Amino acid sequence: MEHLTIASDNYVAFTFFIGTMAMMAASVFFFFEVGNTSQKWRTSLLVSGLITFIAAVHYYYMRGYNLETGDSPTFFRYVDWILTVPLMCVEFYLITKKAGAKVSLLWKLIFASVVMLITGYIGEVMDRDSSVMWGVLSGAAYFYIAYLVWFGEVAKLAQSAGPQVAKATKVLAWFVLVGWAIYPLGYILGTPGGLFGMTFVSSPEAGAAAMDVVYNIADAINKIGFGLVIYSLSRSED
Ligand SMILES: *C/C=C(C)/C=C/C=C(C)/C=C/C1=C(C)CCCC1(C)C
Repeated sequence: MEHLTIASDNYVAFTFFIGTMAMMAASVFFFFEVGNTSQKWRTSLLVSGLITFIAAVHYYYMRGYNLETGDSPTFFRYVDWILTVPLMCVEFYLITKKAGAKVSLLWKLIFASVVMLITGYIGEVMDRDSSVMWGVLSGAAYFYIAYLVWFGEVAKLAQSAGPQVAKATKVLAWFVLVGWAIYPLGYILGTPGGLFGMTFVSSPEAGAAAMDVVYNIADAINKIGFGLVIYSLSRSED
C-alpha cells in the first residue's frame, strides 16, 4: 500500500487539509456556543454549525480523494454545496422571520441556489463545451439571490427587524456579493474556455489545481464567515 503524504509544494492538498481542520474547529465552536445562546438565536447558530459540519465531513473526504488520486473531487464538492448553500438561505429566512419572512421567500432563495449549482455542475462536468452558457445561467441565478438580499424582500424585511438584524443582513449581503463572487473565478480558471473562450492557465491540470485552491479559500471565508456573523448577531441586543 502506498504511503501518501502532502508535499510541501502541493497547495491543493494543503488547502484541503487546512479546510478540513478549519471547518471542524468552527463546527465545534458553533455547536458548543449554542448552549450559551439565548433561545431566540439558538436555531440560527445551530444552522451555522451544521453548515461547517457538513463541509467538514465533505472536506475530510475530498482531502483524501485528492491526495490519493490527484484529481478534483468535483462531484462531492457539489454535493457539499447543494446541502450547505440552501442552509445559508435558511439563515436569511430565520433572521428575518420575526419581521414576517414567509416560507415562500425561503423557497425562492433555495430554488435560485439549486438552479445556480445545477447549471454550474453541468457546465463544469457534463457539458463543458457549453461551459460559458451554463456559467451565464448560473450567474443569473446568483445575481437574483444577490438582488433579493441587497434590494429585494430579504433587505426590506431586515430593515423592519431592528437595527442589529439589519446590520447583520448587510454584512451577509456583502458576503454574497464579494465572497460568493470568488466561485465564478474558480470556475473560469478550471473550465477551459470558461470565460467566453478565454483560457488563463497553461494546462487543464493547472486549471483544475487553481480551481480547487480558489474554491477551498472561498469555502473557508464564506462558511465560517457567515457563521461568525450569525454568532455576533446572537450576542447583540435584539
Ligand atoms: C459553501 C458554499 C458556497 C457558499 C458556494 C457558493 C457557490 C457559488 C456562489 C457558485 C457560483 C457559480 C457561478 C455564479 C457561476 C459559475 C458556476 C458556479 C457554480 C461556480
